[in-house]
Amino acid sequence: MSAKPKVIFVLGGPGAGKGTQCAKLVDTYGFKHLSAGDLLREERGKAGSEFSELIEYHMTNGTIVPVAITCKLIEKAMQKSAADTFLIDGFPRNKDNLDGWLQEMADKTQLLFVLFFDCPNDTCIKRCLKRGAAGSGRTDDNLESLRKRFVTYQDTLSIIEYYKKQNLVITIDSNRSADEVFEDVKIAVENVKK
Ligand code: UP5
Ligand code: MG
Repeated sequence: MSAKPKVIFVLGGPGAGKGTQCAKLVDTYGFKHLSAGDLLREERGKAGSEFSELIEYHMTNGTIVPVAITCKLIEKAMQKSAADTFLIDGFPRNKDNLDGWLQEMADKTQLLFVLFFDCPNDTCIKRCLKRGAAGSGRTDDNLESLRKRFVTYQDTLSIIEYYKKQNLVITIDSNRSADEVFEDVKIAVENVKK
């Protein structure tokens, strides 16, 4: 029987730098990056998807898509990849997500640790607004959606607490340049690999 796929959850506020740091981790360690948000945006864009409208509604309102949809997309993406370690970015974000993962995926995977990018809200907001102004095309890179995203983000803090109690959380200050942040990320990953 082959070993279970390994998982690293990557959490942090909207714009904390999850995607940016995951890209660097992919380049350095060859992990497979699965952004739950990207998977949902891809599903939303598929012609004929029965979930397009629901996903669009939740994204614009900064609320969370029901876990059955997100978890299935993650599972399918994992099955399509030959990688042995997956960065799951932006998931689980709330209790519904966590319950769904524990029920469907926890036994099929090995959770290595949780990377938590800690960043003040005002920095996160500036980054997302800058990205929106530069033409990201994201329907949630505007102040109204961002305010809602930060309200919803409060629920993610309780998920981080849940994993902290299991000593699985590595907290990284991401209010610095992306390269400085990554120096600490590398140290964290190397320590776990020892
Ligand atoms: N940037 C990054 N790092 C920087 C640094 N150190 N210094 C200066 N600039 C930096 O970065 C954001 C921007 O900041 C970029 O322009 C970057 O260049 C710059 P990024 O790396 O993209 O940050 P990230 O944390 O990934 O921000 P993102 O906006 O993707 O975070 P969200 O968590 O809000 O977005 P996500 O795509 O995960 O989710 C979007 C929505 O999808 C949610 O609100 C929700 O409605 C839905 N969703 C679900 O329902 N369920 C899920 O499981 C996941 C998402
Ligand atoms: Mg992202």
